[in-house]
Amino acid sequence: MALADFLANLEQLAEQAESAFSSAGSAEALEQARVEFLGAKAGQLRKVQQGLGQVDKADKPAAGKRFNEVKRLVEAAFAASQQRLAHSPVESQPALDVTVPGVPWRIGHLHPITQTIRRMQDIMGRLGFTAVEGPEIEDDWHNFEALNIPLEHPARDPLENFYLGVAGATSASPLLLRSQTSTVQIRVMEDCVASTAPGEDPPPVRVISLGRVYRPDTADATHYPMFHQIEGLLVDRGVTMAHLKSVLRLFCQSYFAATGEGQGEQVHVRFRPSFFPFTEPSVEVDMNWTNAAGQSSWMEMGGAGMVDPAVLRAVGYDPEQVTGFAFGLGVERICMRQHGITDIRALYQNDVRFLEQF
Ligand code: FA5
Repeated sequence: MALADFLANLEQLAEQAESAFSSAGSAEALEQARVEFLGAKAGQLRKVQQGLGQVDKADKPAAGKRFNEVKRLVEAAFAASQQRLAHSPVESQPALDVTVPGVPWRIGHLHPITQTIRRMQDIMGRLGFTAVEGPEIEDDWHNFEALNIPLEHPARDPLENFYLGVAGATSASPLLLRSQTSTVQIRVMEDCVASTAPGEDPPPVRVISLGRVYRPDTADATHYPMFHQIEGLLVDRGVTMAHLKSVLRLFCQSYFAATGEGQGEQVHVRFRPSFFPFTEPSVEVDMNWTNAAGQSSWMEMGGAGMVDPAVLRAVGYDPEQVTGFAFGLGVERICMRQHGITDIRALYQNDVRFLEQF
């Protein structure tokens, strides 16, 4: 083949390739053009290169040199088109059509238990109770000993608690996931006593604590191994059961009046005699209220009582000077009752179809 014919083919191909690259309007079209002209196996340039073998021997060096130059130019034209498309707004974004209906954002909201907790905190705050927190990993003193739960008490049984096999825990001084928020009572009173000047009386206490507690209970419709409690503690001179009952009744009435689910004034609170090592006397607290459908029944909410003098003494308060009441209520039970949820497990399955109803 004559050199002139070879070069004419080559130049024509280069022109076609450059025009195909520059007119490509999308990454897909550019890729198609690349395969067509620069494809390693069947591309047009490869075919021209194969024609080099037929060029007269004396012209081969000149033909090869020009082929390499043209190939570099075609590759550069391809790279330039790639750059052009990468920065082209048309390629990176679909055309804006302002008449297309928007995609609504899915608005999230608080979990029903969080909503319950916030409402409880708000109501108790208005009754003058400050919210405090305590650790979820507790020691023997705060979970048992200071709460008047002696060594041989069944509440310490490994089958009733999540003991932790972690550094720092020994059988004489175990660590566990707290089984009740009553631990926070001890921490708060200890802090008050620690911050009192010698010879002075520790200050009155009026706190609530809301948080997770853990028990190895088998999960069923009303039990879960992790659940929440609201703990209340009031210590002052002259505190009586009458104060406890009034605070709990006010709390329940306000809670259900605020939800709009029940009629606050129709909520009744009932005390049944019970036993807790850290209160004396102790009671179970039941609540009765009428829901929007007109149904009413008694529901056990938790335990309560007058702080046992032994507990006051253990943390440094003088039970001759002050008395106190305490209560611990199950948050899930109240949330379930409010919304008519019949299985506690539904609260923790994270099924959005369930959760978005609240
Ligand atoms: C207590 O935990 C005491 N600390 C309450 C207390 C505080 C008494 C202060 C006196 C003074 P009890 O074990 O009964 O008590 O639990 C209280 C409430 O927690 C129960 O009434 C129930 O509403 C809730 N509860 C208990 N176990 C579970 C569970 N496995 N799942 C969901 N809720 C539970």
